[in-house]
Amino acid sequence: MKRRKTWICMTCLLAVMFSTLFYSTPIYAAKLPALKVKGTQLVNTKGKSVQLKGVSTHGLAWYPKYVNQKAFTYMKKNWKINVVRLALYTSEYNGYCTGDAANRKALEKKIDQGVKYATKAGLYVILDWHILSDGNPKTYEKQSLAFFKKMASKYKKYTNVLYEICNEPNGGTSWSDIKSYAKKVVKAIRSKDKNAVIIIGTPNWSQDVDIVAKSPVKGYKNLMYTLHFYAGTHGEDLRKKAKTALKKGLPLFVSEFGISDASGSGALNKTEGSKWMKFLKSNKISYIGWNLSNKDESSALLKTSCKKTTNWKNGDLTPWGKWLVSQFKKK
Ligand code: IDC
Repeated sequence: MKRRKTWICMTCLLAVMFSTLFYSTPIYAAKLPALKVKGTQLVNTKGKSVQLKGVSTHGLAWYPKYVNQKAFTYMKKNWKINVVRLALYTSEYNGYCTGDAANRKALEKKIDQGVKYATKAGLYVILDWHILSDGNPKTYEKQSLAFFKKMASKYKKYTNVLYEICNEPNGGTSWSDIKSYAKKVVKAIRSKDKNAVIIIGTPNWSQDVDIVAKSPVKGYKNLMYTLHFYAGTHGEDLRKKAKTALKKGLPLFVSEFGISDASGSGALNKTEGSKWMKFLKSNKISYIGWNLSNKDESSALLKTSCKKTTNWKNGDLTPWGKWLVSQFKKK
């Protein structure tokens, strides 16, 4: 009897030791199915098309408080989102490449929390290398390569992580510059993670997808290209570019949009916004609304007077916030 008890205890101990070893990465890490790109479409493991819908954070350095477990779980449950985008500004004040080492460390910690919260909430999560005033992604290419290598190595077991390698190239940056940058970054990510979906920025604030479609990056699977619009400024002309790109077989991802003007302020254009939503739906294009903050601008989802960081009621939302959440809830 005594020997049997000892034996049972030993077995228990071994089981505990083994599970700690195997599950040193969180057990929930593989809960969401990995996504793939098929034709122009994001699909699940069964090849069925998937449309991701969600919100982008504002700059992680400026509005870190909205990256919390309760907020992510709340948005998944109540807003019916399935993705969040973590916007890591590279060049603005306290940007990843312009701030000091302590700032960089804090930003990486925020990203890590963001990935873990998203994973636990059952959300896909996009790591967004948010170039803006730095215009050309080559400006901080070295930093980008090191960053994505580090992230891809850290999150290679997370089937819910996607990489967005340059938010909005601008200032006349050519597709050939972006393409040369993209080839290097994609290679760096692929050296750690063979399959994660990678979203590549396009010229002219991520609008000239028609140009990219003539000469996309070759030799890798699961690549998509960024299309951004702000319905107060962009309408049929931009949709035309998107249609041209789709016809040529370019997979598109709307990793940021708004219905204000392109400055992120000004009046909302709901009529044009609805035309865009119809277009996105009919082409099953994923979309992410800018931005989860209470900043005093019409592209913020929360009213400036709202100080809550989760559990928002309809009255806490700006007109844009209400509009966007109602889009998420549509079947
Ligand atoms: C804007 C923010 C604003 C901030 C500014 C500069 O809304 O609060 O001061 O950036 O950092 C984009 C960019 C996105 C912009 C947004 C609105 O990707 O960073 O955010 N926008 O201007 N492209 C088109 C519009």
